[in-house]
Amino acid sequence: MVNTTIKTTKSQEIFAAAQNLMPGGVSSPVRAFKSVGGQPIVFDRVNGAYIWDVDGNQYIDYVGTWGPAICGHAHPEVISALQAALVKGTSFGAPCVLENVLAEMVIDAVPSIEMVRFVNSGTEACMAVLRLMRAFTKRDKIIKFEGCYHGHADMFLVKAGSGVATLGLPDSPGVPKAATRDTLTAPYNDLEAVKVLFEQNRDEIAGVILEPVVGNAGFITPDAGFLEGLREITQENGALLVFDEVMTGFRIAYGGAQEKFGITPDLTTMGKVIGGGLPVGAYGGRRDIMSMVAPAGPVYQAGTLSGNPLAMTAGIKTLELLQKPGSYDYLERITKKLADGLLKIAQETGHAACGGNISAMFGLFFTAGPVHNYEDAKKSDTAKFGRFHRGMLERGIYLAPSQFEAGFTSLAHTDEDIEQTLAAVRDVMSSL
Ligand code: KE4
Repeated sequence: MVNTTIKTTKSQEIFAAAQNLMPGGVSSPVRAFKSVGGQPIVFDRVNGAYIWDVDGNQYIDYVGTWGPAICGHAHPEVISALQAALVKGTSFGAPCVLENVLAEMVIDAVPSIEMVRFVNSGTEACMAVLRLMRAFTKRDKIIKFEGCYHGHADMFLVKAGSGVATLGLPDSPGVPKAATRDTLTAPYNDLEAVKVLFEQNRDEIAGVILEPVVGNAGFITPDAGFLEGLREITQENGALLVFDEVMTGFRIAYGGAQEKFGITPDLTTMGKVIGGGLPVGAYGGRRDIMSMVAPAGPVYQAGTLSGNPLAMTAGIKTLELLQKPGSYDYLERITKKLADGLLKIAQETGHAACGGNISAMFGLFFTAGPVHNYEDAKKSDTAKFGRFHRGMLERGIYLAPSQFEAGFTSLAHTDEDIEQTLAAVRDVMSSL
C-alpha cells in the first residue's frame, strides 16, 4: 500500500533504488515502516519541529530522529557552533578540551555519574557497561526486562524491544547461545519475578539493567515502588543497578529518570540528546566502578571517533539550550496537551486507548489497558495503530512507524502544532 493522498513519487523512486543497495533499503530496521504498512517517506531536510520530504511535503515531526532533536532540528545555535568547530577539524583521535566540557555537564546533571566515558552510540554504551558490571562484581549473569531494548549487541537480543519487537523477531539468528546464556529476563514492573531470579541465581547476578521509563515497547511507565524495589533488591544482593537512559536522559528531566524519580543507580548509559544529533553515546557512574575502565583500570573499551570535537560541540550546545529556565515546564505542558488530547479524542471517537506522557516523551496504545509490561503492550491493536499512523502521515503528521516505540516532542513544537496535530487525530480516528 502506498500513500494515497500525498504525492510521494520521488520517495518511492528513491526507496525502490535503496532496497537494491541496502538491506530493506534502510540503515536501521524500524525506519522501513514494516509494521505500519506503506513505504517510508524520504527526508530532504528538517528544521525545528518540521520535516520536508523529497516530494516537498511538510510534516510535524514527533520522532525527532528518535530523540536527539529535543531542541528542534537544525537549531541555529547548534548549527553555528558546529560551523565554528568544523573549520578546526572533524576528528582528532586525541584529547580535546570539549570532552572535558561535555563530561562536566553530564556529571553535574546526572545524579549517578561521577565519571563518564564517551562512545559513539547507545549500543556501544550498553555493551561497555555490561562488561564493566561483570568485571566489577566478578559475576556473569544480568537481568533485563521483556520489551526493553539496550542496542543490538548479542547479549541484549533476548526478548528485546524496538525494532526487534516491531518486526516480531523471536530473537536474532547469529547470536550464539553462549552470548545470551547469562541474560535473564523478567516482565517489566514485576518485582516478585526479579526476587525469584535472585533467589535462583544467588551470588551470580552482576546487575539489573532497564529503561527506567520504557520507550521501546511503546511508552510504559514504572509502577509506584518498582524502581525503589529494584534499588533495594540489587543492594541486598551485592548487584548493580543500571539505568539505560539513552532515551530518557535529558528528556524526561535534565537529570533524566533518576532525577525525576529520585532513584540513583550505580551506572547509567546515555546517548541521543547528549550528541545533539551527532553520534554520541556515554556510560558513567560511581567513581570506584568507572576507575576500572582502561587505561585507568583493566576493563578494555575503545573507539576511533569517541569524543570527537563535532559531536562534543553539538552535545554541549544542546545541553546549554536545555538549561534555559522553563525548558522542561514547556516540554511537559505541550506534551501533556498532546497526550491528553489523543486519549480524549480516542474516547470520543469510540476507540479503546491508553497512554500518556512524562515530559517530552509520550505514547498511545489502542487497548483499554492498563499497559504495565510488554505482554500487555502486545495485546494492543497494532493493525489499528498502522492505519492510524498512515492516516496521520497523509495529514502531515510524522509519528514513529511502530506501536513499540515512543513519541517525542521538542522545544520547537508550538501550541499551534499540537492543535493542528489533534485536529488530524480527530479526522483520522473518526474514520479508523
Ligand atoms: P543506538 O545504538 O541506536 O544509538 O542506541 C541503542 C539504544 C539503547 N538504549 C535505548 C533505551 C534505546 O532506545 C536505544 C535506541 N533506540 C532506538 C529507538 N527506539 C533507536 C532507533 C533505531 O534503532 O533506529
